[in-house]
Amino acid sequence: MIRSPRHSLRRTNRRGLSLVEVIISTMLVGFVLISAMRCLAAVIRGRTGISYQARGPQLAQQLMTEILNTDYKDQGPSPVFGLESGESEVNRLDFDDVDDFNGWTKSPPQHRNGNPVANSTDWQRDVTVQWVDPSDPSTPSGSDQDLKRITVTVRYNGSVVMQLFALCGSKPSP
Ligand SMILES: [Ca+2]
Repeated sequence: MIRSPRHSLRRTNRRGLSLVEVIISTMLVGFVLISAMRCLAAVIRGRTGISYQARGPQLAQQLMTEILNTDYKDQGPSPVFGLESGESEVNRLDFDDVDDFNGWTKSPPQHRNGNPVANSTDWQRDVTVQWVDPSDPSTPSGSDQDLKRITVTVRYNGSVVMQLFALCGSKPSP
């Protein structure tokens, strides 16, 4: 059978993509995919950064608020600096005055009842409480002058990301 040139041309137009076209198309799809993955990675990095920046202050403020809601000094008959006799350091349920928190450190951070704070595996909170000089609260004092400085330090993977300071004074006698 003899085919006309027109018939032959029609068959040529029906062919699929050439090998070169397939390669170029594949490369283009690859470039687009790589660009999309880079954009996605940047978005994920951005979200992680935001949550990381918000997390440190949140953990510090939560613990500082808890500390400042306790008494300046233990109300029991024999108050000491630190935990009084019979107070447990297993969790913070027995902590009823500011200096009970001195030396408290936990990683991951815990709620008052000892349950770990969710999604905080790499975080740590430390507390330091000191008597300070009322005329210069940055200077530690060897004795109680009715003013304590509280420092809450928050670390992420061992690096300090947040320090919160507060002063707590004894309430004047009525
Ligand atoms: Ca106490």
